[in-house]
Amino acid sequence: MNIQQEIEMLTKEVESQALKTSEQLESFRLEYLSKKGKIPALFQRFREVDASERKEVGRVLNVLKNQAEDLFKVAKDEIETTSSAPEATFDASAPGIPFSTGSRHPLRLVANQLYEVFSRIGFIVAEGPEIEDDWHNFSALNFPEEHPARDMQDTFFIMNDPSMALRTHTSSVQVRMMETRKPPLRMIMPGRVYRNEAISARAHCFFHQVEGIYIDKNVSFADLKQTMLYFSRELFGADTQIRLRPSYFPFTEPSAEMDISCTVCKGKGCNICKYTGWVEILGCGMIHPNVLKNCDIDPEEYTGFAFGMGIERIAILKYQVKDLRLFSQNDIRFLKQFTGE
Ligand code: 2U9
Repeated sequence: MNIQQEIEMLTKEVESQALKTSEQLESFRLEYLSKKGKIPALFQRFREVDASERKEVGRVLNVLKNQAEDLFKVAKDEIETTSSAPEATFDASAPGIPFSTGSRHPLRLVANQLYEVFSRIGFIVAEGPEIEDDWHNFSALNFPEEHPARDMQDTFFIMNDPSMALRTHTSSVQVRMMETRKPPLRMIMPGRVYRNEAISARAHCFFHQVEGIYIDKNVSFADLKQTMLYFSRELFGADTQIRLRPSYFPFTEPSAEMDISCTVCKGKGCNICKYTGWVEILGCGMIHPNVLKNCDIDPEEYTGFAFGMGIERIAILKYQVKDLRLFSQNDIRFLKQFTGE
């Protein structure tokens, strides 16, 4: 077989190679490209080719050599990338990698319990905006112009529109509901509220509240007391006692602060209740007639009670959490302790 026929035959051979595995690749290299391979052997024979044929034979021989080298390189790249890809090493029979699913946040657990307890006695849940105007956060709620809560020391105002602020309580949502609906109204408003306070174990610049209102004909202070007793016993246990102490809020008159008998010592005295037997949990009162008027509800026809509590405070009492900051640090070791998951 002359050299040209041999080049032609090898070209066909090279073109028909299937190089799928590293073993096939290596035997291809040995057979065609290595020092003792078929293509270098042809270059040896090329030295003896007649001068008249050298040009053409040299050209086809170089084409063959390049073709074989290209084929080898492309196949090598392909084999290397697919063997390092994850599916090439995926072992379907290996045990799965465990991952953590998280757990329900303690504040959410308490809020859900509050929804449940109040929905059983006909309260619905309403929500509203966290950025509020002065009317809904202060004026409609009977806050006088000079009230300290309107001060920048106490409230976060929006820099490019100082008539707006981050709501300081969820009462603003209740004002919105009272403006758009007619009594009877029985609703609770949960949500995040903001106050300009230095952060410590006992204070934060935001916290969560649940407030509630009940407005109808003939709603009395006795209804307020009974509702608070029912809610306290559902949440803290059937033996819970409550007591009301006179207080002051611009939006209620009369107003009261409410204590429950200490859930830890059952009223005997411990360091949780500072040896008084009582722990404060919320504020409440009869909705001020000015607030009803501001929302177009006739105070001669309707009366109502209102209450408000911090969800963190309830959670601290229920779960005996020592530091308020733990609720917003997202430490899974803390968060996992409340659901038993
Ligand atoms: C309307 C009218 C009256 C809601 C009320 C309180 C008393 C109260 C505090 C408890 C701890 C806020 O989270 S806290 O700092 N709240 O003491 N809140 S009565 O009264 C309203 C609400 C809406 C229209």
